[in-house]
Amino acid sequence: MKRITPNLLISALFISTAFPALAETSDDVGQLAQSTPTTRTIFVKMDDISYSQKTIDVQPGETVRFVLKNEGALMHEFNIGQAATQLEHQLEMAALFKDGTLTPTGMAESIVWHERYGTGEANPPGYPEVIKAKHDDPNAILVEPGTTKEFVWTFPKAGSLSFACTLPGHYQAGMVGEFALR
Ligand SMILES: [Cu+2]
Repeated sequence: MKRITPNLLISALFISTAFPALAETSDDVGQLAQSTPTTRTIFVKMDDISYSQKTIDVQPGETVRFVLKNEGALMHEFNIGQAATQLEHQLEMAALFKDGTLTPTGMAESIVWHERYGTGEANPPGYPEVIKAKHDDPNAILVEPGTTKEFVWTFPKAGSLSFACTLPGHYQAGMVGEFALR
């Protein structure tokens, strides 16, 4: 008989409540934007485990279209933000890996069993819920191996911003770079 464990319940609650709070669209980091014919495109290649650039020059207030190509065998992230927030985001990513909704190569599903209340020793004893990773932060995108994704971002007028991959171990391996706003 499969029963839901407290650990699974905690991680399910964590996923459903933790991520919306992380949305970053303030003046500090900039915001998601629409591409226009004049939008400048910057190509960034991702590999295991690095970006093709260590520094990316952007003008204050500029809107940039990023084309992100993952040539590695692992999934990578392009996360625009302040260093402190990106460090926090690493904890959330680690939790998604722990519950199995993110794997080193992509998104997955995990099944959580819920108790069925008020039915005594009914068979089946519970009902399954399929849980998918929720990674919908406006300031970040996941790029699966062998794929290319686009991301259009309007930068703030000033500030200190980084681009980083917050998948477990990647940031520590040096998968982080600086935006030079000038
Ligand atoms: Cu990475």
